[in-house]
Amino acid sequence: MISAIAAALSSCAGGEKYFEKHAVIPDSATVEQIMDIAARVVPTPNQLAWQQMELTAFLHYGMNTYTNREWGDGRENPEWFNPTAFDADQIVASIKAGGFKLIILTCKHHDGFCLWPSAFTEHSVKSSPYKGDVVKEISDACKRHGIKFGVYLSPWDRNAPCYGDSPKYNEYFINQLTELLTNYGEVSEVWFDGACGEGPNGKVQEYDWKAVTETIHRLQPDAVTAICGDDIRWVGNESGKGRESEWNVTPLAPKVYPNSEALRSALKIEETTRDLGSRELISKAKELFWYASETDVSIRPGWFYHDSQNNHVRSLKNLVDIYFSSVGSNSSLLLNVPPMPEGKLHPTDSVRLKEFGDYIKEAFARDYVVGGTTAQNIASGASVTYAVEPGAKVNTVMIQEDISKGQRVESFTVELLIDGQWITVGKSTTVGYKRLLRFPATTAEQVRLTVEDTRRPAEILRVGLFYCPELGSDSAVAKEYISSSSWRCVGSNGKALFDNDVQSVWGSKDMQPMVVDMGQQIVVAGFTYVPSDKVGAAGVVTKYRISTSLDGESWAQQGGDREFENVVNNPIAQNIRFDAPVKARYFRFEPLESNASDAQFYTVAEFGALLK
Ligand code: FUL
Repeated sequence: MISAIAAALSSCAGGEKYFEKHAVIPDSATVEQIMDIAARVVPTPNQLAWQQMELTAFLHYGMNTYTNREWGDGRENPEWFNPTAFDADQIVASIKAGGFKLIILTCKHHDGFCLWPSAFTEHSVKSSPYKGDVVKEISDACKRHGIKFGVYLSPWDRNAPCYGDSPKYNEYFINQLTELLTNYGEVSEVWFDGACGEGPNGKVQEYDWKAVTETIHRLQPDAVTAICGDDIRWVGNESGKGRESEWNVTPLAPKVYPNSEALRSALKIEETTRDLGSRELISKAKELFWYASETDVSIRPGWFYHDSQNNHVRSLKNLVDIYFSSVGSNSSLLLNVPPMPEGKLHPTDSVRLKEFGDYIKEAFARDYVVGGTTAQNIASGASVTYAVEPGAKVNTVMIQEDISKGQRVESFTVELLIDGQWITVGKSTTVGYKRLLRFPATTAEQVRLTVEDTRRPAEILRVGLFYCPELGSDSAVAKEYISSSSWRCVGSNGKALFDNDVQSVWGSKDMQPMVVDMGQQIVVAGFTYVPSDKVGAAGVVTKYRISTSLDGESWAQQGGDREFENVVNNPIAQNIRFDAPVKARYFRFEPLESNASDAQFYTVAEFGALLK
């Protein structure tokens, strides 16, 4: 088998052999041979063009915008969808001003409501007072403003009666996909989120990903497919945090591959796993994929617009930090900006987009390295040195690998020659498409990049130095709930629930209700459940009941059985308001379901009361 690899490697022009998107590791390959193959896995032209865009935007808009929810249940009345002043140009122009190159619209979210007049369901804009076609409005505006367009089509559909009847729903899904990929011009990204529930017939839907992929390749050959697609992988959280070591080449098989489950479980890896590409992991791999990550995050706490979050729009500093941990960490940023019910972006969001776009444009307009854009080939242990423009104040270094030849650098150091002395200002692992590292502002005579370890000689495209203005400290977002260290959790030590520290988490041993005694009667408008902020942590409550009491004996349930929507992937504070304020001294929180594998325990980081 080794000679088979050797033959394959030498059979190519110029002695170079690349594996586009996917490589199978021969059983007998040594670790060094596996690393060599890993360094030769390269993106498809579509994947490369997508990664070079760097900034894409999400528009979460739909029925939830009108019901004030994050996940609808599919029973919404289409009459509720009623934009009174829909303005696609305002939306698209604001996003363009942020520097974004592509916009992905939630054409159908989990509630099944279609933003286009689909011929296959009545649950769409055509049954709403609006009557228009939001997909057409947005895609046309994208063309007018010179920005690419993409579609989010939720595989999980809580409205379609055939959901869970696999062949029937697959046909329905492909019909809808075909409409979207045929009637709206060029579609550059197709986004299928991973959520999957049970259909009305009690069966779990088995998707026909092969047919889905074929449909996309046939109708939009230049499109990339994300999440439940095989071109782009979810970074693993919805809070804008990229990895310190981000590899485009990974043994994580896209879920749509037939043997994906077996490959993933053999290595115990999934999208949320911290290490998806180290030497240690790859040396155990059987197959490798070019599967770069996309960091999806919302400009507000929720994905959909909620009036109550108007004071919680991310600050410029926070967005810039996210830029550094996504684009600056070999990922791509997918920033969500949700339109308001009237059908345009809130002024705070559009002003923030402009500030962000201007900041990035200005900060990276001036590169102070002399000759840093000349490509360099650097072996392990070797360095390249460049002059820096005299007197220039710099605080950010940019390094880029030529990923059309693979991703190779495993560790590197950046030093500046300051007053005749070499000072280390950056040290890390992966580079990939783009790596940005910040350091305290200084002037320097020279900059030196040393590649300590690389899987093959590193193909460095660029070394740049920039000055990114300081943005001060990020003002903490005020929490909306109250709690007190004098509150008690009846029957258990619940200190962690009221200590204002989301890192300390209270855990139950079973699914018994938790009773909170606030010590005195107060009028409460609702309550807040704060889950552990670690994505993937077990014990997050997804379904529950909540009751209040004046005396701890007779209880009034507030609403029916309830659901925390999208809490597992986006574990932010869940503020739940009652229909009307109630007087209470006690809360009883009854978990009905958690994401623990056997759903037999649950956790709470903080618990509080809402006063308004
Ligand atoms: C998740 C969904 O469940 C959320 O509602 C949101 O659309 C996010 C981007 O993807 O899977």
